[in-house]
Amino acid sequence: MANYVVGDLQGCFTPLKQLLQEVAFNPARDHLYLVGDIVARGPDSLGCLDFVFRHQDCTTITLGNHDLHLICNVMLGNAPNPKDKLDDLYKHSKLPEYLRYLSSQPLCVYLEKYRTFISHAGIHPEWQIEQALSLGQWAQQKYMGNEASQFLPAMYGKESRLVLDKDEQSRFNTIVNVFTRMRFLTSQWHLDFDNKGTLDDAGELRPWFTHPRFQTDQNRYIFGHWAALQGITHVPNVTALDTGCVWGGPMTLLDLDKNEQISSN
Ligand SMILES: [Mn+2]
Repeated sequence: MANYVVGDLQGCFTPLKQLLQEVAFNPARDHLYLVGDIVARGPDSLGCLDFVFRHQDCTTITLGNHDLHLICNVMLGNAPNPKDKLDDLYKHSKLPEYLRYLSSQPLCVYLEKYRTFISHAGIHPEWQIEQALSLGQWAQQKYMGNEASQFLPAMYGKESRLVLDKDEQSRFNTIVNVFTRMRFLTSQWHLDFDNKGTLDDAGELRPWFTHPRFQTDQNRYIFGHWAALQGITHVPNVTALDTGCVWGGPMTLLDLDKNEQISSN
């Protein structure tokens, strides 16, 4: 039994198929972890979502910002943004089933066997793994249940501080922002929502994974979301898997047992 983690799909289905073929992925035996952003911008979001739906017994997704946005947008009856290239998905008869499945997926997971934490954007340096998992589960209860129509439409916003104890919506937004939108943090370790650049573009800001905590942390952290990093963090136990497939780069797959990465053409 092998365990694989693959970076952001964003509607790029062909490279995913290529990678899985290359490692001879066996749905009956292996498990696939996807770091989120299954859909949007790429050519075949429908293909990607249909694939994960059909392979749900051997797949776990840690949801990304595009995944939550899709769930919310459909819930509100909004038309898709043309640049997301989701028209065929929105018209598909199985869309409600796909979204019910997507909503059942977590924001983060921890794999004891590999001492590895996976989420779409990362983990806040002030959150230990146990706390992060419990916050992720709390938010998941909100977006997978009856309260989704209350919490999801109000999730957009740019509160840079971590607000966990004020009210439920602020708590939800903080958790969603950390796990699905975070890149740079301020000198106070507050969230920045505007800079999507490279490590050289940081200025006064710093990537979340440059916090000293990660220098001595015995766990491994795997995330996607930040294509501009091109897979480079300079922190040995922090692995960036979004290598910008949708922007013309490769898609990256990590074999957790061999600790080997392979990239699509
Ligand atoms: Mn993302």
